[in-house]
Order: sequence, then C-alpha cells, then structure tokens
Amino acid sequence: MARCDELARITSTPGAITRVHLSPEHARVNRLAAEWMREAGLQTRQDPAGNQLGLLPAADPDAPVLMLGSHLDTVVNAGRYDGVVGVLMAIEVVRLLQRRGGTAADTGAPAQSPFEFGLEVAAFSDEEGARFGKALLGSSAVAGTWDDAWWELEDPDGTTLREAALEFGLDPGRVASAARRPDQLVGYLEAHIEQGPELHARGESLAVVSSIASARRFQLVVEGEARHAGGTPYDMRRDALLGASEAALAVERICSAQHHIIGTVGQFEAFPGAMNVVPGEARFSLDLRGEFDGERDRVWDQISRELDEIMGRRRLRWHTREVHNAPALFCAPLLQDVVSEGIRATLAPGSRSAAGAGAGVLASTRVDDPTTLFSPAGHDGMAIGAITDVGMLFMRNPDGVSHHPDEAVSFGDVALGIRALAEAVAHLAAE
Ligand code: HGY
Ligand code: MN
Ligand code: MN
Ligand code: MN
Repeated sequence: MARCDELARITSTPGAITRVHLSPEHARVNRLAAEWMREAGLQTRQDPAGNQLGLLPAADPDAPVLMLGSHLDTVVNAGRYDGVVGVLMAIEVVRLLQRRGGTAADTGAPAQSPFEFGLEVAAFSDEEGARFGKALLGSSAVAGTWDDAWWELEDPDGTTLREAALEFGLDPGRVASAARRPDQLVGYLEAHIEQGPELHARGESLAVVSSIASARRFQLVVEGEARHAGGTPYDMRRDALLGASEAALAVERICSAQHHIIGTVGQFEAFPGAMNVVPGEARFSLDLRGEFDGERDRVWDQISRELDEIMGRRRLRWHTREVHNAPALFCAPLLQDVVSEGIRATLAPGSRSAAGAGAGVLASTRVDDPTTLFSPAGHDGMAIGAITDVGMLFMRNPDGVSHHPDEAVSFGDVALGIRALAEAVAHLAAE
C-alpha cells in the first residue's frame, strides 16, 4: 500500500491527486512502475500509446500471454487506489506465481512464466479520459481499435492529442504497432476496487465481476440570448443556463426511474459568465451508462426528446457532440469461473490466507458461491474485450467512495485479492 502512497505523490495538483494522459506525471509513474516490474523479474517497455508493460515470457517465447493490469492515470482530485492498486497487485501476482512455480529470478532460474502462457502486466494510460474526453485511449491502442481521428481531440488548453503525444516523446505514426492480435492473448484479468457500496454493505471482501456498464459521453451546448440582467423582462428572456439546468434535472429524473441506468452531469458552464448578464449559452457534459447498450440508447433517445421539449418551450436551441462510446463488456464465463475459484481457494476455511483474513471476512464472504457484481464503473476491459476474454475481481471499497480523496481499500482485502488473483491464474493454467 506504501507504493500507492508513493504514486499518489506524483500529481499535477499538490495536495490532491491528478495524473492525466501524456502529462509529466504520467511519464514519472510509468518509470516508477517499470522499476517495480523489473524488480519482479519482468522485461519492461513503454508501448507507442504510452502504456507501461512488463513481460514474463513463457519457456516458448512465441506463446500467447495472459495480461493482468489496470491503469495509472486518474480523474481530477482522485483517490489513490482506482486503477493503481490493480497494477501493483498484478505485479505482486506475477512475483507470487514465479515463486510458486520455482521460476523466480532470484532462484537462479531464468525469470519466466511457470505456465505454458506468458504473463504480462499492463499499466494502461488514459483509462479515465480526464484530459481529452475520450476514455480508454491506452487500452484501445492495445486492442487495435485506435481511431486516428482521436489525434485531433483537444484538452482544455487547446493542445491536441497529437501535440501531447509528440511532447511526451511518442511517435503518433507508430500507435498501430501497440495493437495485439487475438491469438497473442490468452485473456485479460483485472483487480479493481469496487467503486460502489455493495461489498461494504454485505461485509464481504471480494467479488467476481459479471459485466461492465456500457458508457456514452456527450458534450451538450444550449443556445439562447445574452441580455441585460436588469432590463430584460422574463417573458423576453432566452436563458440558456435555465434550459440546461432543467435538462440536468430531467437526466436525474429519467435515469433514476430505470434499473442499472446512470446519467451524470459532471461539467456545467454558463457564458458569458457575468453576474449581470442573462446567460446566452450553456455547456454541460452527460455521462450515460447502462448494463445493456440497447436500454442505454433507449434512455438517451428519451432524454433527447425531453431536451427538445424543454428547449422548445424556452425558445432555446441545443446540440451535442458524442465524445465517447463504449459498449457493455460481458466477462467471459471461463474467466468468471477462474476468479470464483480463486476466491474459493483463498477463503476456504483452513486456507492460510483465510486464517490471515480474520473470522469477520470468513463469516460473511460466500466462499462456496462468491458474490458476482455488475460494474457500473468503466474499466480497461471494455476496450481489451475486443480481442480477448476479460475477467475482473473486485475488492471491497468502504462506503464505495471513489473518484475522491477519501477512496479507501483495506490492506487485508488487497492481500486476499492478490492471492485470489494468483489462484485464478493457476486455475486457468490447469483448465
Ligand atoms: O468512469 C469510470 O467509470 C471509470 O472510473 N473510468
Ligand atoms: Mn476511475
Ligand atoms: Mn479505474
Ligand atoms: Mn474451473
């Protein structure tokens, strides 16, 4: 956990944690992660998309690899475990498996995977999309789903993704070489804190993830007319901020009436932004998620119709630009199975790690039939799922606080998670 704290100190906002794509902080955490990967006997490289990778090859260097990892970038004013703890756990799992398989570098044997497949740790860049709006840039490059139109995406300072990549030392022309072929991967496993209250409420440590919510992100613009705040009677106003405010409340009303549909307005601005001017323009974001793409899209159509009604009634105009669209990801049954087996083996009464876990965890966690959760939070598996099977393990996150400095996870749950993930990999190898 000390390493989570060490990474948390690498931030562009002293006193808070903010580490966005292709920033100097991104370069520093990649270097640090690479150092820890090499300590664990991995061969490290940064790929042309800015992902930091660590490989433990199988005896057959052409064998496919099982990828394990998460992301090192953060949202603005983030917690210190989202993504980060999953990358560090992946390094520990690979270290543990070498020891178990007798192939640890310090045994004098060549550092190699004890299985027929290799093991590769991925520290993806830009899972959050905090800088350019489009999320999953790093994992999309590995999945071979990169879209060259993304190079023109701009950050709030007007820097394009291409300019930022060149400044970071990447060659945009080589991004396609980050892509893997499906036959090069056995699968992808990710451990992540649950970014919700379920496990905490159930008093359980670990869960299998069944699927990851589909996500669409929009930037919306409402156009009215800037007028004098004093001299303009209400019946002559076309107040863009009030139209956008009604729209944000409509998103909450419509989404909260659905199951597993979540809509959030996270960014909201009024222009010209003067105290004595009726806002002539408002801009706001919409993050819309659903367990199933079709349901999510139906709700987007419903929201769009409601915005037409609101803006029509207020004599306003609105338009939108979609900046991110990721379909729902359903975790592969086999990988759900091995993660379940990993939890069972870890928490089975009498197992060493169970003893360490303490009676509280044992009493509550359903060892025989581990809890399976839908993930309303997005993860890199949504991109990697384009080329290989995805499995995820959740660890309890007290109160479910995330994307906030109070984000937490217990050392005990992380220790159980490392063992469960290692058991899952061993189980996969035995399949
Ligand atoms: O936004 C999400 O759900 C994830 O944390 N990137
Ligand atoms: Mn996140
Ligand atoms: Mn995350
Ligand atoms: Mn099995």
